[in-house]
Amino acid sequence: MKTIDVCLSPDLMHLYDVSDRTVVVVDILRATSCMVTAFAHGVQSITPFADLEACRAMKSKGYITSGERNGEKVPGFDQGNSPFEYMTGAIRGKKIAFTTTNGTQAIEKAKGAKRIIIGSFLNLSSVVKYLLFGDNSVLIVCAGWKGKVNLEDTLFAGAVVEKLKNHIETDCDAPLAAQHLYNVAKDDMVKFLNASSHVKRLNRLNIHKDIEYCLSLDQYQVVPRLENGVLLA
Ligand code: 3SL
Repeated sequence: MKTIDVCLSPDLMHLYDVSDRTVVVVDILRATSCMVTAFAHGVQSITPFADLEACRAMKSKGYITSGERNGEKVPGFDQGNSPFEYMTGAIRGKKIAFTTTNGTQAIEKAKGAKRIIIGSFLNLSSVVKYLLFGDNSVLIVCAGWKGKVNLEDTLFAGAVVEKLKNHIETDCDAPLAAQHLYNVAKDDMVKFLNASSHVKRLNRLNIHKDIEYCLSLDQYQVVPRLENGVLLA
């Protein structure tokens, strides 16, 4: 039987052998929510970068440079990290080079997995369907914040575990902990996350609408996947 595990921080990735697993990278606030939104609005590809200057250099190759450091748009970049920036006609058919504080770092650490896909609440049901019908065991990698665990990515992991509980066996206690947390929070995740560290951080940037949007379920059906270092729809 396939199994599912949850890596609560990218800094714990060394504990997992992902060579035969599908890895779901999740950074609910806000990197993977932006990526899913961008594909749903017609972007051609997203190339994720851990390194900011490598990302910036893609501008000269015709890419839209996107992303943030510590939540704020990188000076000189075309776009920041609000999902609302990825809904405009300006990105349709375009290639994006993307770097973020945690999300693209988690993608980098997941490389070597049999398959890497991008998860968010916005495409939750499609991700669940993908994992259900796929052949591989699963590892959900939570991007967290600079190596620390966060609530919102853990809630997403718990939602996936809850929805797959009758089909995929859990490997360890992290998926069970995530599942319990999700079941406590699911009726009002915005309220549940009010006291969380990243929501407090983002509230300082006055982007409450981003938070509400990133916690909304099943807006899109796209499941971005990494192919040769490039995310495609
Ligand atoms: O760390 C990340 O990848 C970001 O999504 C963080 S923020 O929401 O833009 O602050």
